[in-house]
Amino acid sequence: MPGVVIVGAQWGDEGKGKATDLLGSRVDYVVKFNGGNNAGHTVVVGDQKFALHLLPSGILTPGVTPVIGNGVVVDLRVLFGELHALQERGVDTSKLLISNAAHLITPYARTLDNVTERFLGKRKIGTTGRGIGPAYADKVNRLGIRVGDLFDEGLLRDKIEGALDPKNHMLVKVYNRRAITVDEVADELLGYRDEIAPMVADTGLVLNQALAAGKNVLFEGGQATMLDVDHGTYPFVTSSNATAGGACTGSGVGPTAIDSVIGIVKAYTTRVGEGPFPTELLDKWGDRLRDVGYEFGTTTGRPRRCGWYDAVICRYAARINGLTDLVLTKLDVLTGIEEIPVCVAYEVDGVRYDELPQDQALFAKATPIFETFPGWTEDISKARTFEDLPSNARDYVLALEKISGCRISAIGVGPARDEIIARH
Ligand code: 2SA
Ligand code: GDP
Ligand code: MG
Repeated sequence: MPGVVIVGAQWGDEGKGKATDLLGSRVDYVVKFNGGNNAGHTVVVGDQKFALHLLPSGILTPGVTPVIGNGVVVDLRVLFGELHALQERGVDTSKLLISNAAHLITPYARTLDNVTERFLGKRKIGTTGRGIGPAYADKVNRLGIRVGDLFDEGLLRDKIEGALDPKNHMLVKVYNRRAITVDEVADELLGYRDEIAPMVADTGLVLNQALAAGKNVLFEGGQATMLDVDHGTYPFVTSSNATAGGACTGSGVGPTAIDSVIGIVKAYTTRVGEGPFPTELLDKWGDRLRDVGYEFGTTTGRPRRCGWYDAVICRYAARINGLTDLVLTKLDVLTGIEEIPVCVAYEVDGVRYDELPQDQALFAKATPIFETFPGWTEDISKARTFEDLPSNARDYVLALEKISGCRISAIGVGPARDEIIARH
């Protein structure tokens, strides 16, 4: 504290939502700085399960101010759908702040995401189909519509028209779809203007003032290091910076405000969508990890691809994000496996790689070099101190810590809020 960043150290779904929720009681602000409703965070509070997409996980903690930063892309339909559903369940959402500079996901972004994926065929990315890529493409192409634009109808319509022209050309001429009208887009967006108005703020200013006043701010990353548009397995990535640097650009806070960067990592690896995955298991072990870990997309319900722990990726994540700590989640899912393989390096064309090969073609050919660790059979879900774990589980954690290049400060032993071991 005061500035803490949480990022995914693998390909997502490491349990960032739970980690954010846990730290929630110690922070004043939780900021979502990248991505949009492609994210899916499952948080279990008592006997209630919450699936959050666009809203920061901190929204579940009373007293916390949740913030949607400028780096996020906002689908207004989803935003209000999620807010109303939480309100019906008794969650206080009144503190939410949304950056006036966050970009909107328009109906044409959603349409383009889906038709482009179909058009790409075997080259598809396996996106969540939520319009994320097209919304960020418009932002970078200076054709984006921002939250602040909602409050000047003339400007909004003019911007929609400018952004729609090239889209309609593509939709009609290339994809054989109907053209989208300015009116239907403006009607959808303007329908939310009055409801969003009280939430809109210069969130960069709010956060800098809060930090100057000694408040604690948690920056919650969506997706993960290996899905980062610059540092991930490009082109099989999302369209935002999911790494720690994105916390600054996506919120308007300087790097000097950040004190610690926590990487969330599963005790094995999963990936959803297309792209290379060296430790992927296409046999009964993959099925076992998926069944026991319940590895299905929180947003799309897609089965996640599963594999053993990959220390090369974690070392890379530690370096790219400047990780100060790791939180190891889902250790309980490995209970009952006699021998647990861990990937310590890769082999590509007979050459050993201890660091991630930067060339896409090389990484696609990487095969894991495994070291194997003895497993445990005892139920570990009731363990609350490191010493409560069976010695083989402790040795597994210590081995991961050593080969991943970062200390492991907490260990998840179950989905519930209290199913965690704090070490440091
Ligand atoms: P997009 O939709 O443009 O961001 O897709 C690009 C790639 O990024 C991946 N991606 C994700 N990977 C893991 N989890 C995500 N969130 C959901 C979850 C996913 C779901 O929590 O389970 O429900 O399917 C997420 N969001 C994006 C995506 O699979 C593409 O590989
Ligand atoms: P996120 O996208 O990183 O927030 O992760 P998701 O919520 O998409 O997926 C993580 C899943 O693992 C959720 O269903 C969590 O409830 C669950 N989870 C988190 N930590 C643990 C843990 O230590 N053990 C088990 N068994 N489940 C966990
Ligand atoms: Mg997720």
